[in-house]
Amino acid sequence: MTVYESPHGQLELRDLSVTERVFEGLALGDPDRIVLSDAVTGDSLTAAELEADIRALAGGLSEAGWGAGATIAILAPNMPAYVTVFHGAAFAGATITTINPSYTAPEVAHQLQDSGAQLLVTVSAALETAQAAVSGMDMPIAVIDGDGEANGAMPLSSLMSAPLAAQVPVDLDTHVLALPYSSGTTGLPKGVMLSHRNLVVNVDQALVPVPVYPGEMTVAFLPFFHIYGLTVMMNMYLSAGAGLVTMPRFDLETLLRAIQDHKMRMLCLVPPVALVLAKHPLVEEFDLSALKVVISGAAPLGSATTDAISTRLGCTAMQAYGMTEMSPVSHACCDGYLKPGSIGALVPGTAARIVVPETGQDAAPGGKGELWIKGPQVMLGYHGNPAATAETMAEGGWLRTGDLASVDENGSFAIHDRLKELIKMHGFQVAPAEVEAVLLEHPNIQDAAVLGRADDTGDEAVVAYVVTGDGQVPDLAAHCEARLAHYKHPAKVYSVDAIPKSASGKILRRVLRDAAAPGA
Ligand code: 4UU
Repeated sequence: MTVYESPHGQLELRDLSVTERVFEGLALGDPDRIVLSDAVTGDSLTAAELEADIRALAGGLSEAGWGAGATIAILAPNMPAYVTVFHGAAFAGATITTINPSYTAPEVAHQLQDSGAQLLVTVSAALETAQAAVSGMDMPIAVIDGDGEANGAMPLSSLMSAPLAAQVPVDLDTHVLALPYSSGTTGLPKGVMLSHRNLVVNVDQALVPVPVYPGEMTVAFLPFFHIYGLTVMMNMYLSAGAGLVTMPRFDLETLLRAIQDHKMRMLCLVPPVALVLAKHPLVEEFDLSALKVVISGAAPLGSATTDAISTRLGCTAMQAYGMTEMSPVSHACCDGYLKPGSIGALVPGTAARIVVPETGQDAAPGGKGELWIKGPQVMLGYHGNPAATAETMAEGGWLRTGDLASVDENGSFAIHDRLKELIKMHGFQVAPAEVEAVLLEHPNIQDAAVLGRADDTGDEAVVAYVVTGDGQVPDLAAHCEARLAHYKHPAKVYSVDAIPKSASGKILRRVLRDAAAPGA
């Protein structure tokens, strides 16, 4: 077996809950400094206010029976109070499942049911979707903003009570703290069980190659419902004593103004935003001279874009790599590991193998194979799905990432392709199996297969192949609108005679991918 170890060595594990870790960061500096500020509304929280709100909500949730043993769903865009809800629930010993606020009611309902949530926390803008999602379920709704009472929901403020003095005890290694959804290497989205240990250690692992300094600010437009926003933005920045300007959705001018006004040093983003920074004329109109580091993750970033950003902004542009199932960070670039196009070196306490899928053997040095990862940030498993867990976790605690990778003699890793089914649209996951299931619900579609096709920006578009009785492509707009968030809608639909399948009935996506698109 060829095992690659982190050049940063091991990391001492600290017995803290994720909220206790964040409280350490809040205590670094003036308690009256602003640590969260909403880029649109200007609402803000100081370190002292955030800690008080978290303790008050944790107290109220515990009193109401939504503390230890409960699962709480959050359906909200990034906003300061998102942090209060996540950590209030975590401090009270609950499990939190984070839902994409652009989901349709059926998508929300599915995650609520699958996760076993008992309380849904949302915002007024998503209340209609939330209510449609819970129809027929016994699921109370709490609204973060506004009173919500007129609609049968309760205001979140009604759940604030006497502050909880200490973390409700949970087993840091086995209690499920967070339950974000990911399709992993195959099939439908599944709840990824992450412990306090997973999330705390990953913050400390990421801070070694990518240090964050007390008092500094960055912009959090990467959504907190996704693990990148949750760990790297929310938990890493706050744990380091730093702060966030939260953006409910990406807006270039607001982003540039925030970087300029707060003299931000570092920005974490995804490739489509990297491209905008490299090319958009608006960038010239702002003073971004404080910006020294730009980190891209969640999908591949070409070295041309990396170079363009470095040259235009006079900063270091580099990549990190992660996966929901790894809390998420396993690799990051840093001094000595800045090879163009690479994802950098293993973070501390993390080991990797490069396994050739065809043989199951470790690749020869420099060769390509599937990236396998082992470390304290690797998930506990998939919620309620031991079969998927067994498929993803190889013997010895190795997580199969489904990504084709190689490592050079210096320990810099590169990702070459995705072996798994996953499509990445603007860095968000689209599970082909989920879109296929929705297409098959259409009365005129007999069979369907879905793929990602890279467009000229390097982002992926969702492309569908359908078999219909008359060989015509049906109008799918209304069908998809009711069932799928927009970013999952097929950008192109082709009619085909048959979907290529293996003898066992598995869709042969590579055959489809390699065949020229009919009519394209
Ligand atoms: C090529 O996207 C993520 C997590 C991303 C992340 C988080 C913190 C990156 C850097 C960081 O610091 O999670 P998921 O679960 O949504 O998607 C995981 C998949 C990977 O398996 C891989 O296929 O997203 C793809 N991916 C990348 N691909 C993630 N990062 C990269 C990358 N290059 N840098």
